[in-house]
Amino acid sequence: METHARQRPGLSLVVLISGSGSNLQALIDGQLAGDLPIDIRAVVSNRADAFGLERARRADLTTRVLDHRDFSSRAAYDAELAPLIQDFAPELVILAGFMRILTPTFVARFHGRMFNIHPSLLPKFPGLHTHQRAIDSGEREHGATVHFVTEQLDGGPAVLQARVPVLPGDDAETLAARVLQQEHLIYPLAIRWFAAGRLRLANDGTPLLDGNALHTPVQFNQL
Ligand code: NHR
Ligand code: GAR
Repeated sequence: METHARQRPGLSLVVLISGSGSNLQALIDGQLAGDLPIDIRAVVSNRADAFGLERARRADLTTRVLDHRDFSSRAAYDAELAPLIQDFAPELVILAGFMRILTPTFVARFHGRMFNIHPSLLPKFPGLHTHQRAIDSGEREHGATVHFVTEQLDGGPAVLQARVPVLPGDDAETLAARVLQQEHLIYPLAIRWFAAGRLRLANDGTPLLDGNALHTPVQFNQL
């Protein structure tokens, strides 16, 4: 008879980063706390100096660096990135502050199995510099969105969104910090749903949560 409860291995992930890796840290912390059933097989960065790599090493995770500057085209970079990831056979690929646009060929390979977290209330402000753009356009609310990645940049089906106020006196930095706190809550939650088999992308491209079509993302602030 077994005396120990056997730990289920958890959903296998490869996490792609470029920078600080605080979203990666939220996943590591959730896993260690026992409330996120994941197995981070590898952390891949396009920058050797990304602090997220240090976080990964501290957590004894496997790391890889694939520097985009060593490649002559996006296609050439992605042609090496795809098998690098595939070697770890992840069930889900996580973009966590990954700053390189991915080619349609790459995205197709991981269709329905790749999430991004984007620092805006999509479809508002796709692309870069979202916090400054939200301030400049006088938004009273801002936030972050978890979405399935498609070839349309930041245009894939959104599954979960968190809202924060834009406060008087905010600059891009103070606003980004407020958004990031919410990111650390909603990214683990979306991954928990996926790991539990509750969240998937239907063949017609609609996300399903518990079998119900999500025509608009779940609002975290209303849960
Ligand atoms: N790739 C595809 N095909 N689809 C998406 O939705 C993607 C993606 C790759 C990354 C993250 C995204 C974000 O959340 C993401 C979503 C990088 C850029 C960008 O312009 C834009 C959006 C995102 C990531 N990157 C520049 C580039 O030329 C480089 C900028 C830099 O290195 O600082 O790739 O915001
Ligand atoms: C996060 O705010 C994430 O949403 C954003 O970068 C930050 C990464 O922080 N992603 C993008 O802008 C993608 N282009 P982290 O490295 O501390 O997780």
